[in-house]
Amino acid sequence: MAAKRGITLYHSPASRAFTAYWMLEEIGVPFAVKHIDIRKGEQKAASYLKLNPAGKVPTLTDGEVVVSENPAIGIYLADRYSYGNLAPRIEDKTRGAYLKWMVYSTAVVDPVATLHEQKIDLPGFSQGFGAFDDMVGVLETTLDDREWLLGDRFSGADIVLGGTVSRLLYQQILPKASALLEYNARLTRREAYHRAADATWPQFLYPAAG
Ligand SMILES: N[C@@H](CCC(=O)N[C@@H](CS)C(=O)NCC(=O)O)C(=O)O
Repeated sequence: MAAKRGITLYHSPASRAFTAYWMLEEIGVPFAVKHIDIRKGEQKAASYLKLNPAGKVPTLTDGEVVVSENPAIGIYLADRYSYGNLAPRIEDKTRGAYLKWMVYSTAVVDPVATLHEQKIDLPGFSQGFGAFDDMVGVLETTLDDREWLLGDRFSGADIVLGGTVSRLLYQQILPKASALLEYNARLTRREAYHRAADATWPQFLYPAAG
């Protein structure tokens, strides 16, 4: 049987699937959206768990390729459809930092911010994701002297980590530090950001993080 072709994003409103949606909009490839209503538990349906056993959105399929976890989706899409543009090439000296920020978004920023919101601030030493204040310091110091994570060049890392920063500012979990607010203002000037935000957060003025 011939392999199915085309990209499908499994997406839910008001969810972290925003990031994958934004990546697709920046790249400009055609894609279909399948709505998974996480508030109705559709992410736990047996058919969906076959694609993503974690039972979370987003998941992306591209023909026979199945990818979940926003950084993995971002790396996959940028390498496959925007290599040398949103994804630095393998020989590019910024490729290491690019991969680091992709991973940092959900290995550090998302979990430590989620705990902080719950008023759980663990000492950084023994936690893989470190302390909340240290994470904020890393972001502030990094973004203080540059336009984008890789310097003057916008990359997929600004979508994956930037999307997380933007959401956490909106949720008032990250502090309104000027480096973060100015970075967010640059992100929210991008048209693709707004197309993804309109599809994900229709009821909110999502960029109003200031
Ligand atoms: N680590 C995942 C997180 C995805 C995630 O947390 N998705 C949430 C929505 S924001 C979800 O699907 N929650 C439903 C559930 O856990 O049942 C990623 O980065 O893609």
